[in-house]
Amino acid sequence: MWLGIVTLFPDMFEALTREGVFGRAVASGVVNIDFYNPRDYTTDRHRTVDDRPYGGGAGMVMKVEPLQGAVMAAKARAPAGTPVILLSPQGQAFSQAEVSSHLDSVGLILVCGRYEGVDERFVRRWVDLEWSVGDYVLSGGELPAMVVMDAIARHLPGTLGNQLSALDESYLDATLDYPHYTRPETLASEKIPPQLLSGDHGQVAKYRRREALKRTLNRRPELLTTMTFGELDRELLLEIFADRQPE
Ligand code: 4FL
Repeated sequence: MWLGIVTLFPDMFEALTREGVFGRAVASGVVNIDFYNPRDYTTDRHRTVDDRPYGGGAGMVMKVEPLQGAVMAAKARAPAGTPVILLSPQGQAFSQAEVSSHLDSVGLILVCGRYEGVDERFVRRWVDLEWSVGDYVLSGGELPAMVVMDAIARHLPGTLGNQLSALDESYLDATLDYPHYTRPETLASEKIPPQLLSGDHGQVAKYRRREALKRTLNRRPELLTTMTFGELDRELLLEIFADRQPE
């Protein structure tokens, strides 16, 4: 997958692109990244990328021309049909559904806003999609862009998430993960759940599914409202409700 990143701070991406799963995806050529710095598309002596907001108020607004120059350069390099995505608190919520629907894309252009915002005329003219990674304001779209990059890249062929999802069909369902354990077997008298030591794959799978459903019910019940439950899930949910402790 080709990624064009429009940012004033390309160095912020070094940790992501050098280390871990994403670093390996870059090193192996599964992911190719080009950076486009709006400052390189300024024409004035001071290389100005922002200006004061019309109507007044605190903070600065990113100017159209430098962003437009950077996006045009990215589009000239991008595979045909590559969407331009702005990371912004005003965007639609980024979730695993957006990850899935963009896994087949050959390219993405991610635009990182800085300062208090981006001139709306740039957004209207150049941006296809606007994504938010959560309801908080950051100092820029760089960390959100890295969230999107990591979430997508780990599902590309030859990366870890891709192998996991091939092994485990429940990988993309709406439930939270079950609890994980590794050695030692006893730690300050806290034991490993016996089903995990039984060597019985059926028992292990049932225990994990029960715990995943229980956690989801307790912590994020809204995630279950869009799910259709199979026979095992129904049986486990009935057990969970039967075991419920009164408050
Ligand atoms: C972008 C916050 C996406 C959350 C400041 C500039 C942001 C953001 N999701 N904050 N961009």
